[in-house]
Amino acid sequence: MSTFLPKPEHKFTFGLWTVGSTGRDPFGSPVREPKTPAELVYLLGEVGAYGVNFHDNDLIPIDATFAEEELIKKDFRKALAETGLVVPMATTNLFGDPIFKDGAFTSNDPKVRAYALQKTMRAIDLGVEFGARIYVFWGGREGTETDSSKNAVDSIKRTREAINFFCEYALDNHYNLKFALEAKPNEPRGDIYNPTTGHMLAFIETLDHPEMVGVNPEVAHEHMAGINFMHGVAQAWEAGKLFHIDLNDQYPGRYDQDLRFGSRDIKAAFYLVKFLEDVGYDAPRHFDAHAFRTEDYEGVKDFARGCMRTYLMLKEKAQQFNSDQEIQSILAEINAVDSELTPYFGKYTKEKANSIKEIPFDRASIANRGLKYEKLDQLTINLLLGYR
Ligand code: GLT
Ligand code: MN
Ligand code: MN
Repeated sequence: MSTFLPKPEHKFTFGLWTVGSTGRDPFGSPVREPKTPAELVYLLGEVGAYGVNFHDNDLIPIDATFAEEELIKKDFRKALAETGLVVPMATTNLFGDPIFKDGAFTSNDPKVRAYALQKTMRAIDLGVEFGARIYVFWGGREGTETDSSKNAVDSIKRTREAINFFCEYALDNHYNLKFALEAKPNEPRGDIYNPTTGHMLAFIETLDHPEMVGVNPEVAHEHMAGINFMHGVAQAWEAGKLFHIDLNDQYPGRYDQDLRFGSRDIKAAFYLVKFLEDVGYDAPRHFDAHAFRTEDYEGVKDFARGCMRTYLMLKEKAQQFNSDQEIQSILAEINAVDSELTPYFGKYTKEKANSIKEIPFDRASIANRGLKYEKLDQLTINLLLGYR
């Protein structure tokens, strides 16, 4: 039996904004004293995380002086060295400051769009300085409350222009950096452009350097829209675009909850972990979630440990699923190969098309076959609940 202890090879990471959340919400003030970035690194070191991510302003407050900035960086660097944590990913806060109230890259105001370019280039420099290889774009304010305000096509074009600009910026500076676009359907805006991972995947193909850009899907963001998260992740993976992942949980139809990974929909979390492990996903596993507002920092550690432990427990369950003889024999039966039909599949030829047209199918007998999915699903439940 595994001890489920996190190890560096699991690549478990947390954003400074996750364990650093002070519990402020739209209805209430903070419930925890803020911690410095260095203190948060020590906290993450204590719970066994591999890495830490940041927005420019999680590390350096937006109004910091040069001297303040240097001091924060020094303490942060020391904490990284002492804990062994790395910084695999960085991002820009393009949503918190009032200047971004109508978006950053999609703002109607050229001054705001230019400031967003400036802020992002500086944030990219900062991320690269700390070793980040993945740079995330989450356009929290890139949307509308009223569609009389912005042209949706212009907004897509403006976003494209900005991402193209940053790809060239990274190339020009010889940065070893890839970009990952993170979709969300709404909140904080009424509606956000490119609302799902699928939209992002289509958008990426229209860029000047699609090879530099992938996605950062987040469980909660797709669950908010009622979408099967694993299916979107699989599509991204199959397209070679799963550069990063944000793990958390969320009840559909509610406000943005950012729950501890696997705490709401264990079955969905299981299929996700099984997918990531089966295909050999090797990028960071980032927990983009928050501890309940009821917690002190001991509770925050419980939350962080819980995210990682649940992932590892589900990973063990996935191995159990893969080696369960009854489950595997049902799967083998479902996926049985019919060698007589094999020649008909694959690439089109005229002969193939003509011969497929001639096959006599006994629709009723094919349709009569039971597929044993009830049994399979219950075996999965038995396994997840520990009765197998
Ligand atoms: C914010 C958001 C997350 C994004 C972060 C990156 S910030 O917390 O809810 O989903 O990944 O900008
Ligand atoms: Mn996220
Ligand atoms: Mn989120």
